[in-house]
Amino acid sequence: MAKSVHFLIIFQISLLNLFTFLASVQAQDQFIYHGFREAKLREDGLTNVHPNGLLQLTNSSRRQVGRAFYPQQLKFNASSSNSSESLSFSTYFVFAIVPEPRIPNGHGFAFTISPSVIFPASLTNQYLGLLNASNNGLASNHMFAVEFDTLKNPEFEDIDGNHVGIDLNSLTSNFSATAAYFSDREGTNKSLQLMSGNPLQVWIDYDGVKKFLTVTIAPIRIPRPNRPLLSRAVDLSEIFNESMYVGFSAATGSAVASNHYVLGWSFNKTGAAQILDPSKLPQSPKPRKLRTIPVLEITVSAVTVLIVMIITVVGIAYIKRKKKYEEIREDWEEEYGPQRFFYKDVYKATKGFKEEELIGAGGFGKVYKGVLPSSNAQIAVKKVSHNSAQGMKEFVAELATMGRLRHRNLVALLGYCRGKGELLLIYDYMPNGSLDKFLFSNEKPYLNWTQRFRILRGIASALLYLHEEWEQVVLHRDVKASNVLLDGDLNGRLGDFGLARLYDHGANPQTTHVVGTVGYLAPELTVTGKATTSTDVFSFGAFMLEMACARRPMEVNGLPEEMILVDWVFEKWRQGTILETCDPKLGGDYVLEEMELVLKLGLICSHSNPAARPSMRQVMQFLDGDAILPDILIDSAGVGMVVMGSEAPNSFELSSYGKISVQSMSSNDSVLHVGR
Ligand SMILES: Nc1ncnc2c1ncn2[C@@H]1O[C@H](COP(=O)(O)OP(=O)(O)OP(=O)(O)O)[C@@H](O)[C@H]1O
Ligand SMILES: *[C@@H]1O[C@H](CO)[C@@H](O)[C@H](O)[C@H]1NC(C)=O
Ligand SMILES: *[C@@H]1O[C@H](CO)[C@@H](O)[C@H](O)[C@H]1NC(C)=O
Ligand SMILES: *[C@@H]1O[C@H](CO)[C@@H](O)[C@H](O)[C@H]1NC(C)=O
Ligand SMILES: *[C@@H]1O[C@H](CO)[C@@H](O)[C@H](O)[C@H]1NC(C)=O
Ligand SMILES: *[C@@H]1O[C@H](CO)[C@@H](O)[C@H](O)[C@H]1NC(C)=O
Ligand SMILES: *[C@@H]1O[C@H](CO)[C@@H](O)[C@H](O)[C@H]1NC(C)=O
Ligand SMILES: *[C@@H]1O[C@H](CO)[C@@H](O)[C@H](O)[C@H]1NC(C)=O
Ligand SMILES: *[C@H]1O[C@@H](CO)[C@H](O)[C@@H](O)[C@@H]1NC(C)=O
Repeated sequence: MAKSVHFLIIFQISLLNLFTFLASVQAQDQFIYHGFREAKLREDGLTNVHPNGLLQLTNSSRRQVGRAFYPQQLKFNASSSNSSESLSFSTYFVFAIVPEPRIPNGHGFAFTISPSVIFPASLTNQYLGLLNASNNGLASNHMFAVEFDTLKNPEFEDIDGNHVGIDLNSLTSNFSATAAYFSDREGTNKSLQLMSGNPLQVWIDYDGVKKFLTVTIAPIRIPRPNRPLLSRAVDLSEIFNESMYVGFSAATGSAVASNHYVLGWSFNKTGAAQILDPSKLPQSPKPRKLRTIPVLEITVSAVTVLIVMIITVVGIAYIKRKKKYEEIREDWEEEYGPQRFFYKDVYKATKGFKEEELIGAGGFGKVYKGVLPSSNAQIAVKKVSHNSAQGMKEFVAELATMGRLRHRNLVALLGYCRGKGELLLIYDYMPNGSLDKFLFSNEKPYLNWTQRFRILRGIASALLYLHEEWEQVVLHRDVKASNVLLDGDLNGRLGDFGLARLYDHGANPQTTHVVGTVGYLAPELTVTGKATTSTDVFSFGAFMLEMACARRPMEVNGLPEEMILVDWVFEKWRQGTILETCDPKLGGDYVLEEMELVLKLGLICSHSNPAARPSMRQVMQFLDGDAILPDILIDSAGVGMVVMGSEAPNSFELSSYGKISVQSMSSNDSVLHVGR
């Protein structure tokens, strides 16, 4: 019984051995895998087999290993003459290292023959999951590896980051070469990128008798190159134990990682390993377009930057625009609504105060032409720089009043608006510009007497309107040829009324000079500084003489006796040759009575004594012929005397014209003093 049991046990063991033996005979000297779905490899770490049979050793997980080994040991017996037990082997496999976008690639993988599939305390990174720092290089490792290294590790004396090396017990390769293949057709070496993502074929053949190793690589579908990449005499008898595992090991680093794939594998100890049929191999994933992704990212970031820049620029432009359009509007201005313009409209009307729109510059500031976008009305915009808000309220109140002044011989003040540090006055546009250009420059056509007389009467009626016909007395303060503008029909229009008041309201607090223009200033004005209707009349007198003689009230460059117009005219009148003073360009083509009237009335208005000057109403009556100009008498001392007739509303008292010149001179001095 015991015997039979013993036999049974022996039999069972033998049977078991037989099965194991049979299995090993079939399995242990060769195998071939087109994909690994059925392979049942010994997997370790990240390794997994995809449903399509693709063997993935690692993915982009950091500091990981992935290993896959043929499950059974193979026999490597240096003493055996049986080829299936000898040291010789041949293997062929197809792999792909697919880079992971945005992750630097590494570390590579190794075809490995080792006595064990357990690699205790082995390291990731450059150790490829095979060894560690303390056992690296030890003969006891019995490790053979062909490394496909995609990162240059100086500590292992790597030649570069794209090489194939033979590692014996160590990760410091005994010899290595940059990945390349010999093109039989072209007869040259062609470089290869191990981690291009493209499948590569590998042939590793060891002849145990000749102790010679060759490693050949090539892109897939290319016949095995005649010349291997590596070929060297290597004695593996000390490396291989009798039983060894064959397989692959890969690792990722702390910052680098690649997807390491094996598509198919054949191994043969009795002959050359079979080449795999590429069509039967699983597809490795295409690298996610490495180049387009950064391109996309660059494009996206560039576009983002561009958008941000555009937004910034637009924002700045908007702010600038807002600043440009920024208007000052205070509560007290509410009641002046109708006269209040929007700065934006005025800005647009003048095309942003463009230089081309500039039509002139006067004492108060630049004047721009413009067209109101809303009504297409032509406007003239006077830009008065105003650096203090002081007095602005009063002045604007006055402007609003002036805005209501309407007379056909006044340039209508349409309104105003306030920007930063400036006041904008909006007037009707006068296409013919200012009168002085007609009188003193050759650029404008000459005005005949009829036109001049009509302008004089027009301006006189405008002044009368300001002085007496408006609900309150408005002083012009700066009557002169350059403030008379001509409309399309050459009608005279008095402009700039009341603007001189801006000075009174502290626009220019550092100067307290008399407002007005040299030559037009009544003598008493320089003494009292107080403008009256009479000072306006004085200016109008100077203007009348200017029109008749086409000479400026003060001609600094003229002959000494002709320097002051009123003195010269008076002198000529005293000599009884007053008509010699009239504009020679008229060529005598004028109405004698009118000319005389204008010259004499001009003299009378220029009287040094304000009380002796007529009012604008009287001036108007003289000009209209509704009143007869009184005779001007000359006394023996050469002093002009005005004797007003009884029909005259006021009587003029005797006065000296001679004084005028003296006082005019002194007034000039004082004015020049203050720099206007
Ligand atoms: N409403 C207007 N229409 C057309 N042109 C104008 C108008 N207002 C002014 N101008 C032009 O702008 C120029 C400057 O005008 P502005 O009244 O500022 O200066 P000015 O009269 O010469 O000097 P001041 O400021 O001392 O009176 C004028 O010579 C005239 O040609
Ligand atoms: C890598 O593979 C392992 C195991 O298959 C998985 O757990 C891990 O999430 C994967 N990592 C990445 C980054 O895909
Ligand atoms: C190796 O081969 C020799 C010669 O054939 C044999 O004697 C020896 O037992 C073999 N060793 C093993 C471990 O199989
Ligand atoms: C070689 O060894 C294998 C098993 O290892 C055996 O099946 C085969 O018969 C042997 N061949 C020779 C010629 O000895
Ligand atoms: C390999 O062989 C050596 C002696 O040749 C032995 O010491 C070692 O344990 C063997 N390794 C394994 C893993 O079997
Ligand atoms: C290296 O590995 C060996 C065995 O593989 C182990 O005995 C040793 O402790 C390891 N060394 C370190 C530093 O981890
Ligand atoms: C090709 O490469 C091999 C191995 O690196 C080298 O020995 C050989 O000289 C090279 N041949 C040519 C033509 O470059
Ligand atoms: C191994 O080599 C033999 C002899 O060349 C061949 O018949 C066989 O197909 C090969 N097997 C593999 C898996 O390569
Ligand atoms: C590689 O081969 C092994 C076994 O032959 C030696 O022990 C190592 O010294 C050798 N290493 C290098 C760098 O050549």
